[in-house]
Amino acid sequence: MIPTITAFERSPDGGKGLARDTRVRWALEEAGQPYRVRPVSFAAMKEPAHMALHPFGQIPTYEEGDLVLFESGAIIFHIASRHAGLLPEEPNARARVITWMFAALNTVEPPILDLSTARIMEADKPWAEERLPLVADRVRHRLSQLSARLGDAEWLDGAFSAADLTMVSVLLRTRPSGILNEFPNLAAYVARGEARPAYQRAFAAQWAFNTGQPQAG
Ligand code: GTB
Repeated sequence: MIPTITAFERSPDGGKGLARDTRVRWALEEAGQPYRVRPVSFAAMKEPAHMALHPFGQIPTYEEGDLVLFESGAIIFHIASRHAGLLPEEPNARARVITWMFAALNTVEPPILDLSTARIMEADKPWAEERLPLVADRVRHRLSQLSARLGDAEWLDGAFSAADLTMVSVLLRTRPSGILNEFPNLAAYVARGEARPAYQRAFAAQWAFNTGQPQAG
């Protein structure tokens, strides 16, 4: 059965791939699973039909027959559980990959989201100038810990897995701030993720979806 995911009708990032449908597209591409995308406007996200799929009125959602999922991490985990290649078979390795997925979403992503909020939504607040460096330093602190753990390794735990797909997706959001490049091993890690053919296909698909144009070059 071909699953259907939802995505912004027009992503506010204009196709930079930072909205969370991109990570789900990436997982589906890694899995070799064809999928359909249903565009949702900001208004439609808050209407009953979409709220029935997503209790918080957001994207992405995932529909596959009777199954309806929301939360990008849960969707990636579902895809990884049903297709080879994103989750190791060996139970301890599998548990470590799941741990890294939680770490990406619960420990690394929150300060990054705070920084995006501070830079974009709160930029006009009188206290923004004072707060921004504090929030940026929290991101630096977290990335310095991640950088130390990754060291020279190619991926977080052995072969590329759903852990890396999730972590790279989370780290991509630090690029506009310039902070990612302060950590050369993390910048190289993200570049390795982006170089994967499945990521390239996912990015190109969301680009075409958001711009109506094929990707240049
Ligand atoms: N925890 C949920 C998950 O992981 O799925 C969070 C889902 C979420 O935040 N969805 C956002 C959304 O639907 C889109 S991805 N927002 C609309 C709303 O809440 O009304 C967040 C996002 C939005 C825009 C950019 N951008 O333009 O760069 C990047 C990321």
